[in-house]
Amino acid sequence: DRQKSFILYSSTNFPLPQGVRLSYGTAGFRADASILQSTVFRVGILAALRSLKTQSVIGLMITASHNKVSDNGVKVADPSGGMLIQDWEPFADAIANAATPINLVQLIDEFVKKENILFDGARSAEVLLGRDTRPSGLFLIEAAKQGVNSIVGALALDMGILTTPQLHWMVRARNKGMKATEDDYYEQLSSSFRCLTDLIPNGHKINEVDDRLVVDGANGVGAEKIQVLMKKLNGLLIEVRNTGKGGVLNEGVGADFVQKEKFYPQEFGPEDVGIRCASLDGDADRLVYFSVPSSDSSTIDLVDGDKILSLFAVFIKEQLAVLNTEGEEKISDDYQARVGVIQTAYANGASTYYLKQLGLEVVFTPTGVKYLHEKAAQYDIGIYFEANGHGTILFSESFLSWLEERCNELSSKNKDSEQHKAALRLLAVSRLINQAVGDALSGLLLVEAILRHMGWSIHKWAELYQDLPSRQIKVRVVDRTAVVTTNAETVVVKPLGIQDAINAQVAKYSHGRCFIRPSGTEDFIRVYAEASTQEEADSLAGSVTKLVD
Ligand code: NG1
Ligand code: ZN
Repeated sequence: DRQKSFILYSSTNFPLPQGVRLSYGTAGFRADASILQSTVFRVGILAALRSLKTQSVIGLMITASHNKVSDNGVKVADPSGGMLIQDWEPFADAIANAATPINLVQLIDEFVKKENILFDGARSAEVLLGRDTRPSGLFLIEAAKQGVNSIVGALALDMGILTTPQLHWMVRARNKGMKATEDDYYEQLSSSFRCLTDLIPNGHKINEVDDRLVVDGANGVGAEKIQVLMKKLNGLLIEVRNTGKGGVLNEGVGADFVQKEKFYPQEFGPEDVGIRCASLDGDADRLVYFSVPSSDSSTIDLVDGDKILSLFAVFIKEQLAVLNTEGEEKISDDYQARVGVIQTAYANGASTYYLKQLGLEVVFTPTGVKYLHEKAAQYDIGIYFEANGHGTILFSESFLSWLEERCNELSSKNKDSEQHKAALRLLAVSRLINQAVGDALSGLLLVEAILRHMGWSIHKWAELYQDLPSRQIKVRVVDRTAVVTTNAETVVVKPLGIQDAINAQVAKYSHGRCFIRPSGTEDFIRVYAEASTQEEADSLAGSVTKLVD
């Protein structure tokens, strides 16, 4: 019929390049930008179908995040603003690799029947498109539009250059019937940030020197957006370097570089001793902090995702404790918020130990935001972070409505009570921190607000606990899928015998911990090791690498 011939016709403009085989991995499709047009076109179709199916707005983002500028990628945001539902990933794989337009149409036809997706003309679909600053984004966004437009009744809205979390935020906001423009995003972040800083306890002010914040924009989209945001935050001065003028995206800069190399990015150096520095990644969904310890050091003091998580957890725990303090003030039924902390095996062991010492429930999932996010959503307050700086805090609807009610009660009793302030702070956090996905800009504002609240310098924060020395190695193998793991990727089940051999190595070290897993984004086996000293961590990683090679 008309729909089929329409797809058939438009897909002839986007032939699949010879020999290309892609899979919807940890973060959508990623590859050299030159081979991605057909993939992006097909993901456009998928996004439109997803919109028809859910009768909601869907997002499509063109980015390859922290990867090199010549790469690009595409991923889909579901109605909640989160990642595409995992059930649809096999369909994404199948259509991305369909050899001919006829195969493509067949696959779509089968899927539409299976999912009961109706094209009755009465239903419409809407897809918001965004891209990062990669030059290839320009022609890839065109492919995405044509993909969306090849579905009758589907509308593609090009939102231009955005950070990944901004697009996810907009999708979520649209589906909740909230204001959802880029300006609304800045407005929500800046007003909730101001709310938090207005509630800083007296006397807690970071001194002049400590107040200086320098951000490494990775030569990407975050550099520009953070400057727009800053204009709305009277009072918070941010100096931005690596804004893209002169430098190359993600080259020797950005959160991934800083976290993996433990070295300062370009445009930073010994002259920045003691200053609070932060690094975004290429699409601004990852955030790490660092400082340069002394002018003759070649390394940095890294404050990674685990430590950002710890800072957030300490603050939230403190506010909940104040809120639950009983006195004459007890008005409504107590609601014991279930707080959960979600990490992966890459979390530094010292952070896990620290969080458990605080009395928090810590759980582990496999690597990949989709797993962490899903788990975090099961709590009233779920805080998740990957060590690399991707994470956020999720608040359940039921907790938020309880909190709002409680806040109103407390306000009518005594606006100045500590309990009322704690409730206001928690509400502000829920509006500041991106509920759709990890967001470097909103994460940075929350860090800044909490440091001011606590009166902490970056050094004080870094000293919450001491990271255990660790080492990560990538090993190229013939077939990475030969390695199968279980238990949040901490135990190898295949090939047989490897886990015993790893255990035997680990047993030789104090505080030793080591695991291997196949990467979901690159053709490698990753080895991670931790031990009491850097030499031991290196040697443990080295000996386990030999087992894999
Ligand atoms: P893989 O390649 O599956 O290890 C990497 C990161 C993930 C996540 C994804 C998506 C590490 C060890 N892994 O996944 O945390 O960020 O990329 O970008 O950092
Ligand atoms: Zn990213």
